[in-house]
Amino acid sequence: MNDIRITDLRARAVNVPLHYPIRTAVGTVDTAPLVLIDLITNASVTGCAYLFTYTPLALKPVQRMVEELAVLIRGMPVAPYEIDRLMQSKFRLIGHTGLLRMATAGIDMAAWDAKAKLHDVPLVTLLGGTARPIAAYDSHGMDDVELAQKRAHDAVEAGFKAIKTKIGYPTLDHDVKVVRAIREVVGDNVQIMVDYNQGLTVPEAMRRGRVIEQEGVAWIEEPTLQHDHTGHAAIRDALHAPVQMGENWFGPEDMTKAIAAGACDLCMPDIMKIGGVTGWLRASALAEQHGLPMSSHIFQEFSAHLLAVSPTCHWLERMDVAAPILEPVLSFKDGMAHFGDVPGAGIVWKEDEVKRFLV
Ligand code: SMN
Ligand code: MG
Repeated sequence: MNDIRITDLRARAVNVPLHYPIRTAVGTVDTAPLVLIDLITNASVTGCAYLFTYTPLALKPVQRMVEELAVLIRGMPVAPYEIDRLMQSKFRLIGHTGLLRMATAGIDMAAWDAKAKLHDVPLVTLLGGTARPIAAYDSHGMDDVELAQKRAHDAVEAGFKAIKTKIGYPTLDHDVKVVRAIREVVGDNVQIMVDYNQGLTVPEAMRRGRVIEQEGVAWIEEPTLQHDHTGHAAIRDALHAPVQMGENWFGPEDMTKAIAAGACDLCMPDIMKIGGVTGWLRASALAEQHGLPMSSHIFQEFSAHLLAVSPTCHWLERMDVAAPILEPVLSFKDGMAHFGDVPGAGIVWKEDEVKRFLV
């Protein structure tokens, strides 16, 4: 095992269709721009991971950034902590954040995937855990009443016990109307989470939160600008419903600042922005020490393995953005995500579909 080395890194850009556009209070994601990473070794094992770039405008820059980083890791052992140490030191001057952090996180995920495959075990096993069912919620968009009710109905039919809807409509009455419409479909035994996607000012978030929490929502996500930690803390103090955030934290360093400000009751790091598997593990230790229930944000394949070893494991977000180009790896039954015992994180490209959507 000691003479196994990384020999190359491949990054492909695809823009794949979404079953439903992801409408939010601050814009719509119409397609899933993904960078597919293959970390190639001299042991006929390839580590695979993907990045989600939110907008096609960032797709080629992130792909190029990953490609540029290849020169740093060629010849290295498949040692994610060594790669992390190198990247952290290399980019202290420019700042290890933004698209650069996304690129290094993708390499981190692919390296952990390769390492698990080299040991011929699922990622969760390599991390010292066991594959176990993880509570999952079905994540929907700002779909308005009719589509919200259809998606809620379909989710309940599929066995989900919790769903998330995005709100932040032009009026508070509209927010309430959609949440009540969903409640009418799902009944009182299904949890409803709401996500404002940073769309409100602090006073407006307090005004709307005091009313929307009367609808028994399970959490109120990113009510104001994600970097406004004191704003989130003020909203949290004004409300009874739990405040949720974390998908926009770049690294455990952002999480540390949010916790210090008392910004949230719950956390949901995004495995890409938090810094890959390595970043997630550090974040899960912070969540444990501060008693924060920890949920995931998209990237459901890797997130299932990581949540299984997160001490304050809360919910897995089911939003299957990469479905068109991935062999299915998770199954959902009775509101639980089940993942198999394939080596690594289970990322297997549908190569014919990848070719269809290459950019
Ligand atoms: C979200 C927004 C944009 C793309 C994917 C997901 C959302 C969420 O904030 O929490 O699901
Ligand atoms: Mg969100």
